[in-house]
Amino acid sequence: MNLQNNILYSNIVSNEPIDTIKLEKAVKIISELQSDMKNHTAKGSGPFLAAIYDEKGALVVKTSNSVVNGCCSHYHAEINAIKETEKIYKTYDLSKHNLSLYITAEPCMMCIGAIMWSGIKKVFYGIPSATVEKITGFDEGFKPDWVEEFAKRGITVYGNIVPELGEQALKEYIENGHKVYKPQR
Ligand code: AZG
Ligand code: ZN
Repeated sequence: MNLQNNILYSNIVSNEPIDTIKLEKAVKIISELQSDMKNHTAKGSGPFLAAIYDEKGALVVKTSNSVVNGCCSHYHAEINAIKETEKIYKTYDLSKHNLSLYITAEPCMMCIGAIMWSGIKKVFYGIPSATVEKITGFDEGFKPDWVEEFAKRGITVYGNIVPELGEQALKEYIENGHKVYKPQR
């Protein structure tokens, strides 16, 4: 590992020994998703994107959060991605397809359940929930030890990937006056 990689990967969260090839691909995909964010939020989407790739590295779906424009509290980017993928493969169990899910932010408590039940095998996320909550005021829920729980179920996780790009994208969302959707409490 060279010096640049050491800096890039020093804060990575993972439940397996770090595989730099997987991580380099994830850096590229998540960076692209973060820079595509503006195109989606300008059309009314929430500030989260997800993409699912197959085991050969081909894109299966790319989705954004559609809670506000779809009038549904569970239309998170990950839920939309899993739903479209299951439709494409015509199955509720994606495990045999060995798929990878890339997300601009750490999954919330609802999406952790959805990922677990879908059979997705690998999860890569950008900005961590604590930073999402600090910048935006969204409530990502409570999810004790989810990364270790995923490891027990054979799901690999890599997180905190290029978090500065996620911070920038979410700050822009807030600065542009977009909605922080949540129930009244
Ligand atoms: C969210 N977090 C993620 N990861 N994805 C979404 O679609 C979200 N909506 N609110 N928090
Ligand atoms: Zn979610």
